[in-house]
Parts: sequence; structure tokens; C-alpha cells
Amino acid sequence: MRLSTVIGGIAAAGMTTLVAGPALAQQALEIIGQPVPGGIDFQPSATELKHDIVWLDTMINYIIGAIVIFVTALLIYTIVRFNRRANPTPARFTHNSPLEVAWTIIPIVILVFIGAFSLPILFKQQEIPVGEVTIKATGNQWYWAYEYVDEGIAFDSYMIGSPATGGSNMLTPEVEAQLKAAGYGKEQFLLATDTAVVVPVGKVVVVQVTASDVIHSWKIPAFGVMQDAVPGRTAALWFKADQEGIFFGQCSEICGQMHAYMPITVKVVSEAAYAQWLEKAKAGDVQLSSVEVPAAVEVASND
Ligand SMILES: [Cu+2]
Repeated sequence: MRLSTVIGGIAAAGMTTLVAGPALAQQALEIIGQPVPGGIDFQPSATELKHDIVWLDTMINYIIGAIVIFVTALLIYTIVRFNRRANPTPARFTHNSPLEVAWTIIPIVILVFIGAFSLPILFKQQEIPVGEVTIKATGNQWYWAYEYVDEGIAFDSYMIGSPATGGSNMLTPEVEAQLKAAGYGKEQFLLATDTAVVVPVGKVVVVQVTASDVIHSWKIPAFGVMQDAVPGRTAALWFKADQEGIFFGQCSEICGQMHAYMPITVKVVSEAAYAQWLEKAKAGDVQLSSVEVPAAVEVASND
């Protein structure tokens, strides 16, 4: 909200600086967490939480698969063995106690088994550890505002191509140029933002999630985190990224007309790059240093 009107111009200026900057020759951060065309699997896992979720999903899929095979086989057997032609005089009993006990007990055992694995994973997500980096994320119609609460840094994050950055939510040549200047391609349209959440690799990051107007939701698939942002309430999520890279997410609670145009960009960088970025962001103009993030990242990732 604070920067909503100025970010567009600043973004363009910042990106020009980036392109012209002396530090650009180095390799950029790899884009790891993003949707892919035709993809049906999860995005790559970049946190322990996400590894847990994928493991649980696989395990439960095996159980589901076994149940589907069992029920389908039973159904086929019943159709073949007990149809009117094969079995003209049907049995007339109405109860079978052992069978009824079995079909009560067995599902209970299966559910307890699943619960024994899923509840610890759920608790791990929900028990918020002490954060080494604490970021407040506020959902707004239609962008995210971030505050590094211990550092005194605050900035807004708009989708590249949103009206706030001079676009119209369409992939125009100008927007394509903006994406390119920020180190992205056409494929990252609707995902890439003008500023990014920057966090150090291997550190516990706590994100306090809230909203200023309606309910939004802060979600990064590759981290296995998602938290509704409810006005008047602060909820928290945490993650510890285990690799450097760029990870995208989107608002995941339908929040109005431009719900689809308020994505999230998280850059996980080395500790050195993070310190460098912090210094820049704290020292001068928050807006400018925010859009200069890629330069800082590239300098340090070459160390
Ligand atoms: Cu939203």
C-alpha cells in the first residue's frame, strides 16, 4: 500500500540499472519452483516440510491403490459369480457378524495407521519454531506487502505486468522486456514480481501472514506451505529452504477480480548474498534496493 503508486516507475529504473550494472556477468539464480506446461506432479521439494508431504502422499497413494484394486476385484467377482444366470436362487440372510466386525475394524486400523504418519507431519508444519528471519506478509487487492520485522525493511511486491507496474495484466512486448530485464522469460509471466522475498538458505524463516482487505492466501508449492491471510488476524507459517533458487507461488484464496495477478516470488540465496541484500535494503531507498535484488544476488553467488 505504501509504495503502490511509485513502484512501477522505480521498477523500470531499477531494472535498467541492473542490466547496465557491472555485476551482471555472473550466473543468476536458477528457477526451481514453478509450474510447468502439462505437469501433473508436485513441484520439486525445497524444504523438509515438502519432502514429508510428498512422502505422505506417496504412502497414502499406495494404500488407496490397494483399496481400489481390492474393491474392484470384489465387484467383478460379485458380478460374475452372483448374477441372475449364475446364481438363480440368491441367499436370503441379512446379517453376518464376523463380516460386519471386519469391515468396521479394518478401516479403523487403516485410518489410525494413516493418522499416525500424517499427524506428526501436520504438527511439524503448525508448530512454528523461533524464526531466524521473520517476515510479515500482508495480502492486498491485488499484491503482497512485505515487512522484515527485525530489520525495518518494508516493500510491496507487484506482478510484473500488473497495472501497478505499468501493465494491463497482458503479456505485451513491454511486459516481456520488463520480465527480461528482471532476469525472467515469457514463461514466468503471471509468476514473477517486481520485488522478491529474499531469504537465506538453510535458515528458519517465519512468515506472519495477514491481509488488509479480504482473505488471501500465501502459498509456495515447492516449500509445502500455504496459509490463509485473514484481515484482523495474524497467522504464521515457517520453512527452511534447503537449496538456493527462485521459487514462485500465488495467492491461493480467491480474493476478487485480479486474484490471478498477485503472485509471490521468493529468492533463496546464500547467507552472504542475503547479508548484502539486507544492507542495501536497509541503507538507502527501500524501493530501489528491492528491485535491485537480482544484482546483489548475482554478485554474491559468484563468490
Ligand atoms: Cu489474493
